Amino acid sequence: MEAPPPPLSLQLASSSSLRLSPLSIHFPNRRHSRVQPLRRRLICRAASTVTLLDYGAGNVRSVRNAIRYLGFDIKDVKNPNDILDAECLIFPGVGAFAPAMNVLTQNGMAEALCRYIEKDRPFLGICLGLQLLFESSEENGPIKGLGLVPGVVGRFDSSGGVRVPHIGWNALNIRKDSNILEEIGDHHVYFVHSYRALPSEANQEWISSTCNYGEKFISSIRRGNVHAVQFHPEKSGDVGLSILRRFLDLSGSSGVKRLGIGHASRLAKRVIACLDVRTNDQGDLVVTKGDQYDVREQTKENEVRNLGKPVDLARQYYKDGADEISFLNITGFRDFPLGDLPMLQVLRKASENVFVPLTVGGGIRDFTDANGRHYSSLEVASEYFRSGADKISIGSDAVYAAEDYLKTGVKTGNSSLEQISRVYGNQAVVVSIDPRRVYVRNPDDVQFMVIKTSTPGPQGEEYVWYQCTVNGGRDGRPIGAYELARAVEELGAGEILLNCIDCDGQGKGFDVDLVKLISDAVSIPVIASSGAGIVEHFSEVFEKTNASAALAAGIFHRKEVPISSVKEHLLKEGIEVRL
Ligand code: 1PR
Repeated sequence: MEAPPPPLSLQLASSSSLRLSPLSIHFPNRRHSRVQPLRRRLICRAASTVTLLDYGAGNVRSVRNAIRYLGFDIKDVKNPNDILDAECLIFPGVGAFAPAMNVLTQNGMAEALCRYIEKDRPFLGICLGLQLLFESSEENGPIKGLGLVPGVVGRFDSSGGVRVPHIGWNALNIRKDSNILEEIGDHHVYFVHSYRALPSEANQEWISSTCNYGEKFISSIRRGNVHAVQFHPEKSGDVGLSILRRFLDLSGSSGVKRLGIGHASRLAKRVIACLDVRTNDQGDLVVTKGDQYDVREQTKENEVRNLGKPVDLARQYYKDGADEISFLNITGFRDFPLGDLPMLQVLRKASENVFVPLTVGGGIRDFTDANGRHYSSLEVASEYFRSGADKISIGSDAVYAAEDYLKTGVKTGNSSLEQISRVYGNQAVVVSIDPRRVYVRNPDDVQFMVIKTSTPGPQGEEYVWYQCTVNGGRDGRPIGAYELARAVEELGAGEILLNCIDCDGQGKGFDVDLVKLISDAVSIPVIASSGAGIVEHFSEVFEKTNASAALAAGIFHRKEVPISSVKEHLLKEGIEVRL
């Protein structure tokens, strides 16, 4: 497997300088140019090599893996001529609009892309690869785009209550024969983005599907052989693979499963399988699972619990219908993850044939190794992204960043959270919170958000606040989960993974009070975690709170409750899920 190209985006000027000087590339006649209408069949039909435009800003490994899985070879674009010579080009745009446009413009690829597309050559843009085709984007902008499709890419409006980023599995409204979407029917596809283009008179002939998320936005476009999708086919399971297969090879020869009947109508609640990973006493990387964060057996040997191999379990959960898989390197706070090569290896292996989003957390922070070499948290995250992560999750370091921010009121831009979300977009950054309950008799006793609890404390206390911890729950900090959640949203988190040490591994249900408190406090998606024991716990948390997803570990590892049973139950309860 070839090494991915170096992350060019990391060498770029900060997006704030781009904001002051919008790009001013000139493409003659571009505004009024028309891509030639469909005159020939897709040329990809005969292609066995796919050209991939990867400018190094994120996880293109999943797209590579999906293309290879479908039996195609990959040629990387190294210069503009590679674009012009391509038989079939896929452009999986990742990261933010301005740095992407900057890279394309600086090395002549923007012009080549426009020429390629104007000749109606087979093209598939993914996510940012769709947005860049538009005239401009408001992301850190306005920033000029390639100008092939009329319209401005803007941010979702969260004032009406929708959570931004739009993360998860949503339904498409297919508008015209889009060819590559033919098999989708009513199936969900996976989106993760904060910016979108809206349908208008001027761009309507391009639109092949729309999607609803607070408003109707463009989810795919097609003209002739030129396709682009806002969602991620490479992360949309069998449905996504069928889209890629249809783009690459209309004869449909590869072994992608035939899709059953779908039922998608709106954004689905996600069911996430979580793998807490660490090295056991024999030095093997294992999936473990604690009771209130204690992962050792209660025996004389006191061994780390071993519930299986990370890659095998990830593959199994993908097959079982998990909407996402999280890997948490639970000793990342003391072991440097770039030294922990097995974990990166796990990610690389898992992403080869797991085509749903992968989140990885543990140890994302600045680090200086024994030889004095300094690694920034951005470098650590970049390595995770290059190895197959779609999102990274920050625990302890986000607590320190939030404490500093609340103390000074100043966003320094230097925290891991801010740096990573600036380069990769906030939709790629999850903050994992490890709170524990602190009961109080009187709500005025503490300076943090206190709520009346439905599970009174050991002395009958009726009030509780949720104290954040670091280092795997070992050390309590002077900040509450409520205060932390609001601060990290401001600092650039795109999602919150909300654990609860008291409920972890207990199988008695999620801490609904906590999930409600946090999911009402922020406008980014919240993942409820810790305590799932039976299927009813999932419907309870979705019915009583605004959680966007529910995560479980123990019941899946011990095979007590299959993922399919959770989904069937939710469906029966009228809660939208992806099947
Ligand atoms: O602080 O950035 O290095 O990140 C460390 C990460 O590792 C954090 O996301 C933290 O939550 C996680 N972590 C650290 N120690 C433990 C531990 O268990 N000893 N795991 C740990 C957290 C909680 C969930 C768990 C759910 C569901 N595990 O991930 O999977 O509670 O469990 P259940 O369904 O069985 O109840 P940093």
